[in-house]
Amino acid sequence: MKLATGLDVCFILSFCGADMNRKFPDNFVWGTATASYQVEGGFDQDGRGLSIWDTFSHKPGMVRNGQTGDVACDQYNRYREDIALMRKLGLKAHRFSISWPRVMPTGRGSVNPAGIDYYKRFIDGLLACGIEPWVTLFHWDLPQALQDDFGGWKSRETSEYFADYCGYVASELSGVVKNFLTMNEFVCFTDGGYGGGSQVMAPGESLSIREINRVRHNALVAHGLGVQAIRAAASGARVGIAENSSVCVPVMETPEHIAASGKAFREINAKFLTAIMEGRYLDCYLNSQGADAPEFTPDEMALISQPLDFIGHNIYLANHVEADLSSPAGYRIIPHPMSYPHMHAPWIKVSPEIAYWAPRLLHALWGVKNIYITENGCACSDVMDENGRVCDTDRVFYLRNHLLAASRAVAEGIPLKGYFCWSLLDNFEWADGYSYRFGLVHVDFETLVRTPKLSFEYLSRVAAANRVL
Ligand code: GBH
Repeated sequence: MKLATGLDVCFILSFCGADMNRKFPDNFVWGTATASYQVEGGFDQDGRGLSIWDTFSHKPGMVRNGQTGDVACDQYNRYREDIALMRKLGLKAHRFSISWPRVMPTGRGSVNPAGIDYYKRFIDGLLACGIEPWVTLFHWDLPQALQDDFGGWKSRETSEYFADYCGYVASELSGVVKNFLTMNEFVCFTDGGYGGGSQVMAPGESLSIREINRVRHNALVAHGLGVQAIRAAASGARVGIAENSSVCVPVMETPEHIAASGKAFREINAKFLTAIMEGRYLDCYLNSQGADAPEFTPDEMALISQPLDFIGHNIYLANHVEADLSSPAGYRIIPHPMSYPHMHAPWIKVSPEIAYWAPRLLHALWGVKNIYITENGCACSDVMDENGRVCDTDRVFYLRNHLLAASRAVAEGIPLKGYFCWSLLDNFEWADGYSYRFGLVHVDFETLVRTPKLSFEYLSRVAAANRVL
């Protein structure tokens, strides 16, 4: 037998790699994701009002190194360059958010025509490159005026103004934008913003449990009103959310642990996702809150749980769950041991199985028919080498393993329809400022020069091949 030459070996290996399980369906949506305050900058340009993140980031001690989103990636002024990058990347979708105070400076009443005009130009630029815009209405940059005048999400007025804002944006973008998402990650802007815990987000308040429950409920009601307003203003558009409920992964795939993770997923996420999916707050949640439980009416619960066209789920880390017959709940979340591997941000514990289990649980528990991973990505150290390259093999590793898990979901017939990578660019990572880089594209925050990383090439090739590489 002849020994294989180098090329023969390549040939043989490429054959062995042709594993159907790594393939995605033809219409699978590949995209990138960003959010307004994290990339736009231009905080005082062309009539934009202030948001709670402008105020918060300027308050000493709130953001690491005193950094702000005043400039961020300056996408407001450099969006053409970023669209050109997306065209080069070749993904056919881009999820981004609208800055509420850019289009409505005080959050209500009069609009800022230059604001909506910016988004129209941005969207036209995307569409001209064959990139479908996916528009998030709220990714945390609440107009400061609504915080000042009504206490932000503490009051129902904010929910109602949110609906007006959604209706305005949807009517302006009707026919052009086919996919809207009301909210990004309820727990971050409610508990994170008003709960005074370790995850401090704007406005940085520290309320009582009772008040936080009202904030949570107001946010859900806002979502429901927003869905109605979008549907009324943009007929034919699809409406969903981008939620980050805690993903529960069975510690091992045996029937009892799988059942426990389903129960855990439903119960742990009773405050938001389960309420949206089922139209009620589970007794376990209400009982755990006692006298502090949120007040609600049946009409509100119906509003909150209107059917959605799709469920978007952001995925970063897992709760590993085991069946535990000794606890009343029947399950236990296993704490991460000290040595559990994580990426450059310590909270990003590597658990690629979430890209399988999040879709599987959404489908199994509630029969969700259109599931999208609306964010997945990681922070890496991303050092530029002497040749000016960022060889982020760790991000490639992270993405590949999540995509393998996603392809397993697809292979098993779970209706996972798309994947959006967080993020296109390194950007303002909220309270962590610019210290964590999540981009497929490196941004030098002194010069604002953009440099695609190795992971950019990787995802580009994956999307083109429509299979995990
Ligand atoms: C998503 O949030 C957001 O949608 C996006 O804007 C963000 O840039 C992206 O993920 C990456 O973070 O330091 O232990 O207190 C994820 C929610 C909220 C998770 C803050 C990390 C801090 C954890 N993030 N949290 S810790």
